[in-house]
Amino acid sequence: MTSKLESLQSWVDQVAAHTQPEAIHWCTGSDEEYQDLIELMLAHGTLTTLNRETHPNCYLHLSSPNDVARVEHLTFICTSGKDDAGPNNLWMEPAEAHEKMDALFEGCMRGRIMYVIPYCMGPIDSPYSRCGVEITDSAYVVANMKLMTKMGNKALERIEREGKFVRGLHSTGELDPERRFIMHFPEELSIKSYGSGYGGNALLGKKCHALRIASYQGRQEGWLAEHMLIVGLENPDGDVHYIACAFPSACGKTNLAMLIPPESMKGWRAWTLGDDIAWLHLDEDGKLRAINPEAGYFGVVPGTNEKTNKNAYEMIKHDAIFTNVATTEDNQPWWEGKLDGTPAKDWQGRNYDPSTGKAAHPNSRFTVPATNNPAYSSLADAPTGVPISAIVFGGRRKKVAPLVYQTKSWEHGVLVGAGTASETTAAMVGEVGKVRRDPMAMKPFCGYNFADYWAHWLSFPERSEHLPKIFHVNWFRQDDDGNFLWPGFGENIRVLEWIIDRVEHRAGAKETPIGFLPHAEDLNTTNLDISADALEELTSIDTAQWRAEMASVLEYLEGYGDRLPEELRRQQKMIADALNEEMAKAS
Ligand code: GTP
Ligand code: SPV
Ligand code: MN
Repeated sequence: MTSKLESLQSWVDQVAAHTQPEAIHWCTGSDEEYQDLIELMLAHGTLTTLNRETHPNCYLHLSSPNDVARVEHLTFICTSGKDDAGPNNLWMEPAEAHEKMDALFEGCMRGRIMYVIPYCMGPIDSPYSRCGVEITDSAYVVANMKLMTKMGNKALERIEREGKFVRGLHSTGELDPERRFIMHFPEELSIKSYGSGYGGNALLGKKCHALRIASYQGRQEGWLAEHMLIVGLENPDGDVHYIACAFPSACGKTNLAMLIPPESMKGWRAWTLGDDIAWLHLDEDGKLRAINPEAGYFGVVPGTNEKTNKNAYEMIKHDAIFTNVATTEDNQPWWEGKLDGTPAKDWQGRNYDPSTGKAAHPNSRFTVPATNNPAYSSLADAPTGVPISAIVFGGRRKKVAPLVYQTKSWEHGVLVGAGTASETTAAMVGEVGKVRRDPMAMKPFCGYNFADYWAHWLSFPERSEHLPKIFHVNWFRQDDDGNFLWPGFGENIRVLEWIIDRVEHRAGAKETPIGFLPHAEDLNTTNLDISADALEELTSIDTAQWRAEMASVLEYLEGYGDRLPEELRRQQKMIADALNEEMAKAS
């Protein structure tokens, strides 16, 4: 096959000449093509079939043990000016980066098939969607892209019509960590990724395109590409609100996006629009609208069960690809947090031995089409997306951050987003459980200088008087024995109810230096199993701790130097002053 779009055809020809594949396959996106790829991988042993009775059309892929998560230390933003990438990114000069990558790619597809994947991020007929083409030598990547994006002929038609697309070149190479780099060239709208077959490193439509490249484009074009879930909540009166929440990797987006309200919250329903990425645009009425650029979920498996996330548990029982989970004697997938079964083989395919670690990798994942989800929203494919009532930032903090608070203004909300901190998780290679600043949950994903990104966020009030209210949540507060204070999961809807009621001006709150917190009685706790002490701790702040927190936020922000918007210093000072006053009053 060839493309009638000259710029696409010549790029494919040039990549083929450089990488020397045995054959070129243009992906059509058909179901037959998916099945053929599955058969090919089964024959090669890169996939195995899971129990057909309990898990029809489910497959298992075990990745190389050194290739199980994103690699932030090998991920670069290659802008011509170093300052445009900012202190939040690793940077390499574009010419140097191309030279380095081109050397790795030279001849790397000999004996392999080169797949050309035209894809569309977002509904195929949405003005907000953006297209790309990923070239890869991995059948696993193609199969995952089929589940995660609108891929194949329809996307190619749009690309040929528009003439514009993001170019992503990927090879698994030798899976050698020493020969692994994920390079982004936002000025050229291109990506080169070598040496990893894993998720965010290899499925280039996801973090590389839909966040790093798209955030850069969004700044130029006046929109936002964010690491956010989108959930629709219907109250017993039938009113629906859409909420977008930014939590860092493995901090609860997939779970909140498909939550099931508890028994005691009769009449409430929740619908999933997206579980990882949102693109936010102002419409002509000044409403912020969100689309989900993805068409599937690449979700964390451990912890998923009938109680925590029944929707996810059900949706991964069929037509799913599992990566790095364990298996039972009868070849069902197994993971930590599953309520039945026992592991026979671990995520490396070895006989399971508890002394060698967990059975499933902590960052083991499922890939499923979004339509598998029982809570899939009929509006998930709406070309103009859904209007957002509230934006919620959050993180995983044992201490300091209360269950929920509302910011006093959009500008204050931007400061809260910029100052958000969270404990690191297994979604990235490195130490787990270390508190770090992860502004807007975008630390690994912003394709340009955070200072410019915050300025972009701060520019929205100039363009709209109808922006969503901004909140912060923390489901992960612990007592001194390490128990979670808040039950989380489906019960999180109680917090979302307060958020919606604040938006609708019908819920109470107390004003504190850091924002509006609910009084314990402002939260709906009907039939909730929680002690009064725990609730009190979740809905109060420690002034001394917060003074230290705000000083640390300022120190972090000052790391962005002259480019830091003055407004953030002003917002930080207002809170620091209010905390000082509170301290003085108390003594
Ligand atoms: P990425 O896909 O990496 O961006 O992550 P995510 O934000 O979608 O995280 P996900 O929902 O997959 O949750 C990650 C882990 O946090 C899982 O093991 C969940 O079981 C756990 N988790 C999610 N929500 C809650 C909650 O409300 N309370 C507690 N204690 N754990 C939660
Ligand atoms: C994340 O790490 O935030 C993910 C998984 O959603 S990955 O696609 O690997 O980035
Ligand atoms: Mn994510």
